[in-house]
Amino acid sequence: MIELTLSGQLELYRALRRIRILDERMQALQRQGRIGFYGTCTGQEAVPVALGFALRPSDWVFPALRESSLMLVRGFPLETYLAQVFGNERDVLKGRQMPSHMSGRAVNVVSWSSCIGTQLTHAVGAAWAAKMRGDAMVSAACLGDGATSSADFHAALNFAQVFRVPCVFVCQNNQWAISTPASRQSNTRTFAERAQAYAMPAERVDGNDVCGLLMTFSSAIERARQGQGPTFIECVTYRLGPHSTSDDPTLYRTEAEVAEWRMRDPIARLARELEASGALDPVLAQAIDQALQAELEAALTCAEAAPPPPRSSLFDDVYAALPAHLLEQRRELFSTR
Ligand SMILES: Cc1ncc(C[n+]2csc(CCOP(=O)(O)OP(=O)(O)O)c2C)c(N)n1
Repeated sequence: MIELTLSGQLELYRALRRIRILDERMQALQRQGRIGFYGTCTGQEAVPVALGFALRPSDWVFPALRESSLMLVRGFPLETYLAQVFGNERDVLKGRQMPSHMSGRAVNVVSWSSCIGTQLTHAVGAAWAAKMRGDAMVSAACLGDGATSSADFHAALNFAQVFRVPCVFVCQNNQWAISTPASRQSNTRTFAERAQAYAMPAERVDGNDVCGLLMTFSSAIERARQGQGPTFIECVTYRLGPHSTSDDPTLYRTEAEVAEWRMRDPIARLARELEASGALDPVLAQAIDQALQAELEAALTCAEAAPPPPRSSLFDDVYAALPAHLLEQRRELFSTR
């Protein structure tokens, strides 16, 4: 785990700014028609950053839409990350996933589905396997408040607690599931209570406090690693941007509500703390942003210039041995007629 020294906190600040700058640019690229779809995590960056730093590289992550950037925290190359958004030949997923649905074997971040909640049972299954094998791995199951209403949520939590699997559930309560407010999602006072119904230790914490999250995640991960079973952590935060580039949040929430949460921006908050302790000033903040912008420009130039995956890759990976009808289709695709 990263030390919460001033230099450690500066590293967290840099990781948060990296995601904010990336998301702003991706949102703009979508509006320019240069990419098809994107889901920003603006206002929620503290969770993927803290979780990325709290886990060991050998731990496994089962993300949802707001945690993709955790891959970058784990060292996944930015250019390869962007390759997924463009679906180009450098995309490790070979252009087969929707943009913004990244994953990477190299950083133990598992492929995920748009269908809400499905990753939770996978995370529990992986944790159960680790327990049976005596492997020290912990799995992180990421979800939003809306996912707590899925059938998979209940199956996953029940199984995880009964079998005491090494899984940490990280729920980002960002107040909205597209246009459904948290108040219409559950009649419980908190989402953490839903985990308590399965007798699972659960906490509700400030999701905009990156240092606090780091401590909370680290102790839950340690508990899981020591064989003491799962923990559910509700991180209270706010989605400052749209649900995705396909959404217009002005149709269902007020600007006053957004403005109120903007005051609790996790990055501005850490910046204020670092400024108060003399570790950050406007000159350093600008230098950090400039370096991040330059890194992004270089990665973007490569990602946008790369060609699409070769047509032959269409037939890769699904079957160990291609069945006859696909062999025929492949022959047809490459026939010169
Ligand atoms: C099973 C299922 N139902 C509905 C949808 C449509 N849908 C996509 S995202 C979303 C909201 C998810 O909200 P939440 O879990 O709170 O995560 P957030 O997007 O706010 O991070 C919904 C309802 C879906 N993808 N899958």
